Amino acid sequence: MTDDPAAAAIRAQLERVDVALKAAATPAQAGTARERATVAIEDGRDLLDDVADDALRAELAGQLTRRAADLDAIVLADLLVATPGVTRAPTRGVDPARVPPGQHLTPGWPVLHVGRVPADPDPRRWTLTVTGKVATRTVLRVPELAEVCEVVDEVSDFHCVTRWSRLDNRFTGVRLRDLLALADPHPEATHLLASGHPAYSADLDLGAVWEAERVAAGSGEVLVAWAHDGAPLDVAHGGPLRLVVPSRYGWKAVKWLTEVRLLDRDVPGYWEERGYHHHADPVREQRFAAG
Ligand SMILES: Nc1nc2c(c(=O)[nH]1)N[C@H]1C(S)=C(S)[C@@H](COP(=O)(O)O)O[C@H]1N2
Ligand SMILES: [Mo]
Repeated sequence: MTDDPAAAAIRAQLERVDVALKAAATPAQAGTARERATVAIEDGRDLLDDVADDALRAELAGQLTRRAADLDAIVLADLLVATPGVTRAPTRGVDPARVPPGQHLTPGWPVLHVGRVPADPDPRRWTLTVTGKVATRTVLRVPELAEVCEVVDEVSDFHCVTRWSRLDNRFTGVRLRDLLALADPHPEATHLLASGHPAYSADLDLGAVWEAERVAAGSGEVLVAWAHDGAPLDVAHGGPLRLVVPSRYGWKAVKWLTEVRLLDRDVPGYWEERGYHHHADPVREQRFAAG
């Protein structure tokens, strides 16, 4: 039990989410109820930083994430976007070692996500918040990212757990490790939870981000990217801002990225909650959690 006012306010938001999620089961109310649930989850997340006790904050963060997952499960059935382009492409001339086990190459670039694409997001006003176990909570608009971190172009391969892969994607953005350095992570930070519109999230161990482990694994940089093949990232592909995580399956590459929260433990995101693997290395075919 707690007197923490921020925790109490988050619990009130959690109750609002639960009421809205129940209403969302009624077709006539579904649209507005989902909106209410989304807003209440976002408001709850905004309050997390004000919860003084670490364990309590983590517990409430987990509860918010579970509600976000419930919300996404509700929208999944009717809003799962069709995935044109998921047919086999010729692999002739492609080094088979670059195609992980169980994957095939796709022509084009499928669009895959749960929930709605944000309506006409403004890149100048879209913000990314780096928070949690950091000394300096950092909020940056997309154009500001290029002012505070080195801008890099990185070519990497993309592997979706639904078995399509797309090689040689050139993303432009900033290195996540540079951004984290600005926020100055606490030594106990071991994981992050990346959140994206409308209520999506993915967890990542920080090993995926730091250079030494990444280089040892032979994988590309984790980027916060705003352009692909030299053009601004399509909204459908996560524009104005998405995560790119070459060493992991595609579900870790959060589109419409709004928050990176450093944690001292692994808090499962949307698909990790649903039995997908936490580490998610495509080369080792870590699709599903054991058991
Ligand atoms: N916000 C958000 N990001 C997301 C998802 C999602 O549902 N919501 N799906 C993930 C999955 S499973 C994949 S494979 C990639 C697909 O990216 P693409 O649509 O650009 O191909 O986005 C990832 N990022
Ligand atoms: Mo995916």
